[in-house]
Formats: sequence, structure tokens, C-alpha cells
Amino acid sequence: MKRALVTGITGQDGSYLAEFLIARGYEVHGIVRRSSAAGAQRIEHLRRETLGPAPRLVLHDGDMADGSGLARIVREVRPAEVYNLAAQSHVGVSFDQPTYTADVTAVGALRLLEAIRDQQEATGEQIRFYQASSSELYGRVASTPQDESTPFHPRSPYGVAKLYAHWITINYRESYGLFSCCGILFNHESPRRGESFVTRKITRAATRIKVGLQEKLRLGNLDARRDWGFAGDYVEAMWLMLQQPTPSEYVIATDETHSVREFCEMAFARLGLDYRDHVEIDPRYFRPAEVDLLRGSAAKARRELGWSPSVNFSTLVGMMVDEDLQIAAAERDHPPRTSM
Ligand code: NAP
Ligand code: F7E
Repeated sequence: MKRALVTGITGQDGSYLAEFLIARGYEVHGIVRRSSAAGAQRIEHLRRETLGPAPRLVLHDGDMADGSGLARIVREVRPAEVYNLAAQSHVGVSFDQPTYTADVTAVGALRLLEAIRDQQEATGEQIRFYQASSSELYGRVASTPQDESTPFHPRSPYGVAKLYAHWITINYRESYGLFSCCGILFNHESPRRGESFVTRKITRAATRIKVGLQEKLRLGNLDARRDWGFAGDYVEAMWLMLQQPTPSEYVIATDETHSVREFCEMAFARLGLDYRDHVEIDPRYFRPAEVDLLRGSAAKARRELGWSPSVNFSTLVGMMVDEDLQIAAAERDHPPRTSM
């Protein structure tokens, strides 16, 4: 049985990737950071389903800020594949926490690569490595659509940290022969998306407004344009990259671009509402530097990996609104109780 190690397994992508790998017969090991509250809701169902004498999902306490802990986990697990999805992944937050973002998102990737390099040298067993690079690398875009040859110009501490992680991943390939790949993934969303990212913030608020739990939604820049795909499609591309004969970089995107305003319009309209009656602009959500336009060309991934997205923009919006409507209705009917 193939063994994979996934950092960031409790996140949106980590949960879809763990499901995908378990369905393909992998034993999946995940790194979870310590929290005062139970924080693994997105993978709770997998934990329950894979319990038994030889569990298919094994969780390890660890943190991207702790290199010795990462090295110990890599030694114990002896993975054939490592997927580095852990990051301080919120662009807006990265302006308030730039040093922390650099430590976890940039240097964290280096700590993991060092652990892999040492383990590979000690055992002679190849470890394939996936780095979660981002369309935020393009930032102020030089041309549209963006592909693997478009120059990078990141516009946030997050983007700059991801740029370091991207290049150190390539450097370890060129310097030490590591099989290391970077997926330059454009925005991807799902009903499991964190609630502070704009798509989920919109679908949560629109559905809560629909059932009478809230009246207004405060947003920042409605004119920013993104290439939004479905996270479930994108984790397959991560795995495909590690199954190739040679490591490389791949853009994963839908080749469609829509504004935040269009996302609002479609999400509210699905509920029979007009977003203009509910959305207010709050300058607190403006960023010191913005990424205005992203649209990716996944032609290389299509050609070499045989990958293409299965969910388009309107289906994605519908899927998120429909799931959040159920959550909002349950909240209305069974308000959460607060304990003393
Ligand atoms: P996410 O939902 O924010 O998940 C991030 C994961 O990283 C969570 O499991 C989080 O743990 C973990 N993490 C954060 N800090 C950590 C630390 N110090 N040590 C260990 N783990 C830590 O992000 P996502 O949307 O799934 O994205 C996955 C990866 O792809 C990230 O690296 C992100 O930057 C990158 N990416 C995302 C997109 C996108 O559109 N979603 C696009 C391109 C690239 P907790 O659960 O404890 O917070
Ligand atoms: O913002 C605008 C905001 O935070 C999208 C991460 O997964 O994708 C994500 O980064 C746009 C921006 O995602 C609000 O200014 C307006 O232009 O949902 P977001 P992001 O910054 O694109 C990339 C590819 C990653 O790699 C990241 O990890 O929406 N916007 N009003 C707002 N954004 C937020 N969050 N909240 C607002 O109220």
C-alpha cells in the first residue's frame, strides 16, 4: 500500500485530497497542528470511516514552524509522496501577519524539503513532493491568460512567501535531484471553503439573509476578477503531477474569469434576492495592494496530465449556495447553544 503524507490535511484541499487518496488505496498520514478546540471537522467523516486495526488515515501532531518535528514525522511515516498544503493561506491576513506568514508559508516548505532530503539520503528511497503554489505569484499580471511562462509579480506578503516556497521547491530539484513539483493553482472553492474567503463569505451571508438570520453583507473590492474552480477537481491534478515520469510546474485553472460582483449577483439571484439590496462596501476589507485580474490557461495540464475541470462557475456557485442554505436553515431552526 502506498503511503502519502499530507500537511494542511484539516484544510479545504487537505480534506478532498485525503478522500481522493484513500479511495485510490493509499494509507494517508496527515499533520495536524495543536489547537485548544477540536479542529478537524473537515476530515471527521474520514476518521470515522477508516477506523479499524489498520487505519487508512493516521494523524500526527506537528507544525510547519517546527522543523525537528517535521523531520521526525517524515522518518516515522516513510512516505512515498508528500503533499505540502499547509500555509497561512489568507492573503488579507498576510498583510497583518507578514512575519508569521513568511515563517509558515515560505520557510515551512523549506523545513519540509530539508526533512525529505535527509530522509531520502539516509534510506535511498525516493520521496515525491508536491508544493501548493498559487496564482497569487502572478499578482500584477504581465499578460492574460497566465500560464507557466508568465512572469511573477506577487502583491502581498502571502504571494511573496509562496514565491519563496515555489523557487526553493525547484531549487531542491535542481540541486539534489528531488522529484518535486509545483502546482500553480488558481482560486478553487467548495462548500468546505473557509468562511473568510470571499466566495464562502458571500454564500454564507446570502443564505443567512434568505432565512432571516442576517440583513447585510459587508465586502471590500467587488471589481477584482478571479478564475474560480472546484477544489474537488483540483486535488486530482496534484496527484497526477506526482505520477508523471518527470517533475514539473503546472497551471491548474478553468480559463474563465468573473468579478466578485458577478459572484454576488449569481449567488443572491439563486435565492431570489438582489445583491444590491444587501451588500455594503466596507473599506476595512480593501487590501494595501490588490490583484485585479486572474485567468489561467491549464493547456499544459490538459496536454500532459490529461486534466480538465469538471465544474464551471455557475455550477460552483449553485453547489455552494445550496449547501449553505441547508446550514442556514438548520441554524435558524436549531440555534447553537452557548455554554457558560
Ligand atoms: P486552508 O483551508 O486555509 O488550509 C490550510 C491548512 O494549513 C489547514 O489545514 C491549516 O490548519 C494548515 N496550517 C496553517 N498553519 C499551519 C502551521 N503552522 N502548521 C501546520 N499546519 C498549518 O487552505 P486551502 O484552501 O485548503 O489551500 C491549501 C494550500 O493551497 C495552501 O497552501 C494554500 O495557500 C494553497 N492554495 C490555495 C488555493 C485556493 O484557492 N484554495 C489556491 C492556490 C494555492 P488548521 O486547520 O489548523 O488551520
Ligand atoms: O479574495 C476580494 C479580495 O480572500 C478574492 C486564497 O485561497 O486564492 C485565495 O486568495 C478577492 C480579492 O481569495 C472581500 O480583495 C472583496 O480580490 O477569497 P479571497 P484570494 O485573495 O484570491 C489564492 C489563489 C490563494 O492562493 C489564497 O491562498 O475578493 N474581496 N471583499 C474580499 N475578499 C475577502 N476575503 N473578504 C471580503 O470581504
